[in-house]
Amino acid sequence: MTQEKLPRIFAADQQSRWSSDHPDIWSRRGADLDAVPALSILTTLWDQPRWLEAYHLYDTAGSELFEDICELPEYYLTRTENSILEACAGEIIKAAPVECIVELGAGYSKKTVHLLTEQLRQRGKCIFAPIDVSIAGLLASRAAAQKDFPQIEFHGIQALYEDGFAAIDRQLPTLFVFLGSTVGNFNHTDFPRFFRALSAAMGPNDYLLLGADRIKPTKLLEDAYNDSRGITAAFILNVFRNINRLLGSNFDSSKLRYHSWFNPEWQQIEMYAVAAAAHEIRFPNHNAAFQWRRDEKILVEISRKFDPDRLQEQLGFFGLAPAGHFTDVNQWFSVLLFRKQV
Ligand code: AVJ
Repeated sequence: MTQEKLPRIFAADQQSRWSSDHPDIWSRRGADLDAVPALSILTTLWDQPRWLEAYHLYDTAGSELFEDICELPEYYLTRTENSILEACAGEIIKAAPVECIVELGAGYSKKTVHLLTEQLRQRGKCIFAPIDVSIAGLLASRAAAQKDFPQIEFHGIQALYEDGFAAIDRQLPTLFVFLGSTVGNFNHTDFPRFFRALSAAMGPNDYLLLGADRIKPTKLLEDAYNDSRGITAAFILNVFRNINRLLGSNFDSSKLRYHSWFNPEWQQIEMYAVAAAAHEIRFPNHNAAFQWRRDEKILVEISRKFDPDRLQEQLGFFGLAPAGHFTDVNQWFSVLLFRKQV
């Protein structure tokens, strides 16, 4: 383990907390990122209704399936958000005079490239710091950034979002970027916790760029999460192979089916795994088991849909003031810019 001096994107009191095993990638010292999944999976599976936190979906197979989803004709989100950023990156960067772009979630998608390109074009320099729990994602992001943007100062941060953004120097003017409507995965507990922590971590010259999928006719929404090729079903059910691998459990994919719908009251797509036949699920490493009854559902993921005006009002309560609203011709997706209020 090398012991380099922390780059200046980190706040002064962070020196002892981070170490580097790979050049330009910093990991939170002592954070046991592997111990967290088992506890999370067991506790939510024992809830009523049983449910799972969305991040378990993204093992290697799950990440690849998600890439396939982004290409599906029914899944308009990625394409639409990308077109908004392609068209509006210049205006966004102009409105947010920053030195550093911090991306939450594995960076370096096509979408981020538009922002990095504009930041370099308008300001001649750019610090790019993606935060992700996955070291593989950060290594890929580093390789791509160094190849396409040798002028960029890259610092990968391997951490949970909240540990990562809390470590950034509040004096450094920063644009936090949270795209893809990942915010839609947050339930009613996660949502306020996340924005409270993010806003507290933001300094007086900081901005947030948030991608949010919008409420639209139910058929369009439901098709996006129930595609004709069954890729979404495979993505959702893959979580149980990941769990079997992590916990030594015996979820049997031949006894599972996928079900999703748009819940109009909660304004969210709900994605379930349903037991097609009863089976006992055992966790031998944890001396635990439960009966999964036929037709009983496990809520694997939610994808909330937003009214952008209401979202802006809501983030106002967290000290984030609207500073721009970018959308597509159909108004299917919104990219919202906020400024930290002091
Ligand atoms: C990555 C959370 C934005 O909710 O649209 C896509 C995940 N799940 N199809 C979404 C997802 C099934 C996606 N997010």
